[in-house]
Amino acid sequence: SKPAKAVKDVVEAAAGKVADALTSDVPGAPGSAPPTVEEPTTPHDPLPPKKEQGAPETRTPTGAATGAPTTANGQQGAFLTTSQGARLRDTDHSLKAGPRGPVLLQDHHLREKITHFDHERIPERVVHARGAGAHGVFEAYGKAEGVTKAGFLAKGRTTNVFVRFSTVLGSRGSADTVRDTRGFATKFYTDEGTFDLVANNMPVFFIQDAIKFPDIIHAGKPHPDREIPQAQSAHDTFWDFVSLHTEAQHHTMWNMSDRGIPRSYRMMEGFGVHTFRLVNAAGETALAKFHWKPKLGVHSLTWEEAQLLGGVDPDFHRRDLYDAIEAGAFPEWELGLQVFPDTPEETFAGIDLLDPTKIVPEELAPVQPVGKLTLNRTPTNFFAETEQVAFHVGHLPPGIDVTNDPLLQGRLFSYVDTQLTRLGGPNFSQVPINRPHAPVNDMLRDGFHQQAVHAGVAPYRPNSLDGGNPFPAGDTDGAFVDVPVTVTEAPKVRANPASFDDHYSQVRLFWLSMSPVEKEHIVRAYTFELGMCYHQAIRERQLQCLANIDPVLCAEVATGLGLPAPEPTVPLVDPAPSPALSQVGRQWPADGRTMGIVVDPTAGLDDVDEVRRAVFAAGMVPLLVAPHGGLVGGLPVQRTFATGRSVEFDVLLLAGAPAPAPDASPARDAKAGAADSAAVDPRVLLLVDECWRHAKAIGAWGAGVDVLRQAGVAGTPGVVTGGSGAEVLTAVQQLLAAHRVWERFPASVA
Ligand code: HDE
Repeated sequence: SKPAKAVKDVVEAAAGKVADALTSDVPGAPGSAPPTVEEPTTPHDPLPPKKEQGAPETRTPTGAATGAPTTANGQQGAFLTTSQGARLRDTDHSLKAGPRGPVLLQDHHLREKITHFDHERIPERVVHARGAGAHGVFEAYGKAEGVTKAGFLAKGRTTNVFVRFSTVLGSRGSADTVRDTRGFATKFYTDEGTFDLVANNMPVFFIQDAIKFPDIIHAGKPHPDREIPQAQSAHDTFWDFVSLHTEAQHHTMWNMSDRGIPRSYRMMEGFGVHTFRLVNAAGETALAKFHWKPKLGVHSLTWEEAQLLGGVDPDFHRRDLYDAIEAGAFPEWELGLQVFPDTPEETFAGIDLLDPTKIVPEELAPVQPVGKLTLNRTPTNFFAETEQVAFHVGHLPPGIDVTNDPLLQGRLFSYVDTQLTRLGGPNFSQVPINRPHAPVNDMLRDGFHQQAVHAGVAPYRPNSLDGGNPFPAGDTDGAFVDVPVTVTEAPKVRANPASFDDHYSQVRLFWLSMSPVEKEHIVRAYTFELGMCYHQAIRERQLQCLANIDPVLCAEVATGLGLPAPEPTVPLVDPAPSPALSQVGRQWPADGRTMGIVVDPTAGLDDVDEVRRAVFAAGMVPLLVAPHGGLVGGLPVQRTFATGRSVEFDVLLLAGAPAPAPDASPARDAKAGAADSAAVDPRVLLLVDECWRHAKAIGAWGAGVDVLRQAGVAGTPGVVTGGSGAEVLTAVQQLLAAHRVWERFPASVA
């Protein structure tokens, strides 16, 4: 029939086209010219699979590649293949019955490509979903040998590590700079088995018993009806819970302090929170808390910086970590231990060591450094490493054991449980980032995503068929031995020890340890967050909690909320302040900081290059800021007035006074008069204004001094001028040691 003939014609025509295509314009087709694909995809010799991408034959020996990857930016070979290795000649068109016809079900490549894509996402972490990771190395000083036999802490021992930093409440795509606790989880690939130190940047937790974890997280996560707000605690359900469940008040105070908005992951402390039990070679035990101390000091953003960054650069912390490592400014921390005698009471200086809402002030138990962590390599693939890494508080090497802290005990259950869902089955320890570097010889078998080809027939004990293997390690074979702690005979109860009832004295200790400017920030944070609540009853209830912490704090926040300040309902004790808790008043190295240098392409650039080099030499990052990109005076411009914002700088230098571009700001031109040749580009004035408001050091020389005058900040604290760039640089470096020019902040709270 006619229609049948029409179809036949179309098919034949199409077949002709395909035949043409096969012999003419498809690269690599028989008889055609060799592939001429342009950079950057020019075919080259196939690269061998990466070491860590080869599936392990058996699970022993395992271990992720430790050196820098050789194919960091490369695919695995020149030619595109299916997942089965068959070379593909087209990945841009579905197989169709004619160019305008329906797509054929038989197109396996289409289905494979789409199906795999459909399953690319895995569930995000139920908490700590947003994170950034890095590889590094840990070097032990040997100072912990007296208290623990853990081999990785023996003198001179170096151990590869992977660290993942995170926020807690937000989803994977949320902003980095929100007010929240930060995770600081470290995987030590020790040769006695992996040790995970799953820490936070705050030393206390909201709850004393893991059974309350779903409660605090449900309260902190967005409201179930509208799913807002994202990644923050400034809402009714959070404050409803913490004001009712008052053991949360200590952690909440840390969140409201500057610790809730770190300047950088590189500038955060880390805390293991719980007390652990250490065992030395002689079998003696001690109790201990783990601390990370950043070499660059503990620094925070201002609230306004955090807000601006949420819009300008929501990836600020992730980018900062990556850029620093790529630039060779490797972040460093010292691992420290607070060690306590292992007494039956499990207390120190009257503080219950099993209560995770309490700290032991460093002035009472100094943090003793036992090793150094250096992060020196960024991940090759975010998903493979940072997203798939799985930490567990139960991953402990011989020499480190748990205590009865009920929060820790619950965590021991939770991590692997959540990972079974998140990573889709029980074999995620075979994922390269999770593979131990110690030889693995377990009897775990089968399951989803099994990668190993286990030899042998007897994954059970005792057996005779596999020669009895594997055998339990004997006393001298370095086995993990649970400390035989005596469990006191006691009735089964759902109850806390009485010492857990003190919910306020240490919150007060924290408050009293703050400098006036830090107190001011805390007041503002409470006032903002409670101001975001809709329910008056919740504000009033939280004010009552603040009254039980400190009357000044309570009165200041109450004034901000327009509510009366209640009287305390508990006696206020006055513990000795702990200066170690304050971030102000200490001096830190200035390296690792970012310095914006505003240059004027029309004016002298005399010592700009010299200053740039000196900044580099001091371990800081200089970023030239100019009206346009490209080169200025032969120097590369890193930020333009369109892309540079003050919030990414720790200090601002003005080497010039760039005039506004003709169309930069009509309003300002009109105001200042077009003939006003001294007018400075308003975007430069904004940079200065924000840096000043955020209490950052500002320096200027030459024409830059004029900018300070126009911005109205000349001669104010922390604003330095000088005859040369070198002179100004020295002065701002000194200011940087204090992190900010603290006296610029109004501090009405004494
Ligand atoms: Fe976690 N926590 N947590 N946590 N936690 C998780 O495990 C949990 C707690 C911490 O970068 C989850 O794999 C319970 C304290 C970090 O991958 C989950 C309790 C501290 C990370 C879990 C706590 C932490 C997690 C979610 C109360 C500091 C991110 C995803 C008893 C000492 C790790 C996952 C990473 C992640 C449970 C309390 C730190 C659900 C039940 C206290 C840094 O298992």
